[in-house]
Amino acid sequence: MLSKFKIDTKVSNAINDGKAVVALESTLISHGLPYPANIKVANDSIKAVEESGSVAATIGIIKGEIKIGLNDEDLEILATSKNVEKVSLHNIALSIYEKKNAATTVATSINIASKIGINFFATGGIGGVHLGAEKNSDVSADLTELSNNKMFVISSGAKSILDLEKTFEKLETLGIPRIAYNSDFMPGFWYEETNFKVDKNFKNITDIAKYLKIIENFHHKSSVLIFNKVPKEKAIDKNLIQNWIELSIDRAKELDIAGKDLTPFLISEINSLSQNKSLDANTALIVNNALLAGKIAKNFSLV
Ligand code: PSU
Ligand code: MN
Repeated sequence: MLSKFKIDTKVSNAINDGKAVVALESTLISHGLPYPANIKVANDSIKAVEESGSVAATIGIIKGEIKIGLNDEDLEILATSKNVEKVSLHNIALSIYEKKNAATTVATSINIASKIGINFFATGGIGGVHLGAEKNSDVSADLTELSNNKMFVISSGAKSILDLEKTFEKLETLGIPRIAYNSDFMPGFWYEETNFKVDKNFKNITDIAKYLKIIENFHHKSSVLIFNKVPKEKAIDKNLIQNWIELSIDRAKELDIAGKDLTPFLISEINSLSQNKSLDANTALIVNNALLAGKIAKNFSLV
């Protein structure tokens, strides 16, 4: 399916030399954040990965070509164009066929990254089981791809607009380890902690790297989720955000918004209801996750 790859030379050299590489996704740029916050986050995430001594590889589709390691011009296109497709596994090949500009989700980004030998990936929050999924079966393909690809994924949990309990359980069913950096619980994306206890709370990066080395050599086909909570100073109170989530879900129902448009709609509604408090939390946690991913990847390459 993935017929054409264009890998940036810095990225391909790093992969060939066994250096630390962290893949980044582009849906959060095109559909998760407004302009110009999105382009700033894209660049700050790259900087954060590089500061830690790893190489960043943002993944996206430009005029039907899958690119790994997007340049400034590519990022600008994905951050500003109105008609960027959001691609998961069901529609990625169509965007190639139609030579479109498209943003890759967690699902497609890890699918692509794992095919070219990248083993670390950072994002904001993964997709999961939506509230009301017992009726419409809206479950993100992120979960399927996390179970099908061995990738070390750094995130702030699943987005709080989801059914976090069902998402957490589903991860276990799929055999995906859920570990955290300095927390006993899965984070709640915009808020620091849910009630769901992780498999292990790792207090330092070296220990995470050692654990991931075991996974690397283990007969284990799924990803590992490494949770990193939103920076304290940007975290939002759980009850406060819960209210905005309910209001935005009601609004989505009124407007009949569903499928792949639902997540971007809810995020943007919550940004306006919170007067951009949620946007600030979102941007901070994404860059913070890129930094942690860079540090773990660097450490892992030295173990
Ligand atoms: N993290 C963010 N903002 C986002 C996303 C992640 O901080 O917008 C994106 C990811 O690309 C993820 C997608 O794969 O949201 C989930 O979309 P859906 O629920 O339609 O599968
Ligand atoms: Mn969906």
